[in-house]
Amino acid sequence: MKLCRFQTPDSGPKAGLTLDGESILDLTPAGIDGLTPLLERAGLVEELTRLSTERLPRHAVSSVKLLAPVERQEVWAAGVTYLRSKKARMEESDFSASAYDRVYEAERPEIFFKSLAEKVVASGESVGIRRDARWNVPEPELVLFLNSRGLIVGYGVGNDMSSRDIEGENLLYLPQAKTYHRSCALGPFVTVGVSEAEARGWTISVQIQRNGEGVFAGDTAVSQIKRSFQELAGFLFRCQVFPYGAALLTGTGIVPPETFSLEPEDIVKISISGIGPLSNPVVQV
Ligand code: DO4
Ligand code: MG
Repeated sequence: MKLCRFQTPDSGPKAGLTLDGESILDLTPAGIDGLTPLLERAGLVEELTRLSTERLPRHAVSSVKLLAPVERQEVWAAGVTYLRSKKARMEESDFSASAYDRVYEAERPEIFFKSLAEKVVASGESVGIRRDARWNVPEPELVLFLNSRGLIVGYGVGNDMSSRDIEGENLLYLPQAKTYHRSCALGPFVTVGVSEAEARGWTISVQIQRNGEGVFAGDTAVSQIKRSFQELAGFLFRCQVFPYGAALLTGTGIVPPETFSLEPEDIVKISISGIGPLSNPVVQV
């Protein structure tokens, strides 16, 4: 069961439910005016199961614009949660290599602010590469959707776009390497009613196309994430309040070779087996 935000040519943003990924039920006539209040409900899956049998307006996915599945949620990201990410970052870093080693082993995970909801790009919209960076990569990541009480209520697909040369030059530049115009893509679907154990059975894959040809492909298993989702969510909500909930990217386990950098007009196609695809062209910003 998957939730989404969508818009028709003559409507504003609406919350939708899809069972088959082909058609979307408009939840507005059932009094649901956004994803945020929905994700707060106790018995969400039972409620959605009941709604799926109601006579609600139905739209073909191909006839609507799918929006990023965030409204006022802050978007945060965890890092160095996969061994692959730790190794690659140690190699690219001039003098901060031990920081990655230490955070991988430490009790406290790396968590950083990634984006305001209104800056997140949806599937189909362009992700950005910085014009002052020469080494830009996508980071395909599983996203946890958390309600205001810190409960994990859904899973999505995210791209934590990163400028590796800026991060590698000095770790204090991390916010500039991670948070800039069009640096975060999410969506379009949020899978609900799935346990952590089930989500850990999923695969994350990415394909990058340039002029119609594949220039990089990779995949990883969600089971390779070192920390539990509860652990990551617990640290995000520690000494913090999120009145509208939050989205948390869980780190990347796919790192292209050092010779690879994104170029304008590349297409980044990410897919997570239990959720679906997220596809974005690349633009220089
Ligand atoms: O430590 C820097 C960022 C790490 C990150 O974004 C990741 O591992 O996915
Ligand atoms: Mg990342």
